[in-house]
Amino acid sequence: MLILHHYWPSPFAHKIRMAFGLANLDWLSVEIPRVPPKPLLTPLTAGYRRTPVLQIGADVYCDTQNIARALGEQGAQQTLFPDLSGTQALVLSDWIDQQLFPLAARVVITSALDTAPPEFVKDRGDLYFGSDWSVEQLKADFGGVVMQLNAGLYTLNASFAGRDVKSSDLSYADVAVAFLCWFLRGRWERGSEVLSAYPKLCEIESAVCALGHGSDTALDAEAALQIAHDAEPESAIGVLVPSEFTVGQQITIQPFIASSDPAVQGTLRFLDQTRVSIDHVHPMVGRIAVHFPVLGYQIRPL
Ligand SMILES: N[C@@H](CCC(=O)N[C@@H](CS)C(=O)NCC(=O)O)C(=O)O
Repeated sequence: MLILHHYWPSPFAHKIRMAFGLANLDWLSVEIPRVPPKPLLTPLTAGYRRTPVLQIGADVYCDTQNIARALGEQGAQQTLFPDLSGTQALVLSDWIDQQLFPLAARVVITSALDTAPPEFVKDRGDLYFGSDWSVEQLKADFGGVVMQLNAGLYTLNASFAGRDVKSSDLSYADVAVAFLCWFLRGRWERGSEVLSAYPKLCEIESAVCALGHGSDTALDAEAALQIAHDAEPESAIGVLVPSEFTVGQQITIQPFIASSDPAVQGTLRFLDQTRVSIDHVHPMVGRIAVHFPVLGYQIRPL
């Protein structure tokens, strides 16, 4: 059973919820806090604190790129990535995550500086903007950041020129477009007005949103931990690429960006071109496997 650890306002979690909708999947929903501490999540992730996280028994998938691949492996390949579009969809999704989402997050957070709880602003500032960010700099940069965001939305919209958006043709690439629009529209007072200049993006957003988010049933965090505890990891073991690393070695894995994300630590279980996995033991979950993408994450020997 698919268990998503998330909170409803999370845009990255919404990307995966919409992927559930596209693939028409049933899933269990565990709500996690929006800011640390996350004591009922981090035993499952070896300390990774971002949202969302997908749990399948004692296998735990971090990062949406990795989660999307895992959903494909679980049987949703044809619905998420029709017509062999898998890699292209993941490339587009990564471009949106790396280029556009950080601009959108800046715009949303800067606009919310006077209303959002200070501890939320501090947490997200350290997470998204590196250690030397300041409120003054965010405000000073705002106009230029909105201009960059518009440039990105313009380019994305132009990339769909001539496409007839039909609900039967949607893929994970469209889900990646829709999550960005959903975030901007829902969290920035000018979001709808700005998006109205990009009609293809709006068409894609409404077609994806109309699919819903699959069928969710609420699950207690404690029950999810127990499910991990009662299961054994089922994912593959091995190092499938030429590498300095070997199975059984102690490693750390950390997002390769300026942020306050902690490094996670564990025993190397699996490594190929796209995924790195560690074995992790915690009294609340027993032995589990935690999976990360290789791209965007730095693996270091311990
Ligand atoms: N690269 C990650 C980014 C995830 C991310 O930044 N998620 C946001 C929420 S939308 C987050 O983790 N915020 C901090 C938190 O939830 O503690 C992914 O694709 O999953």
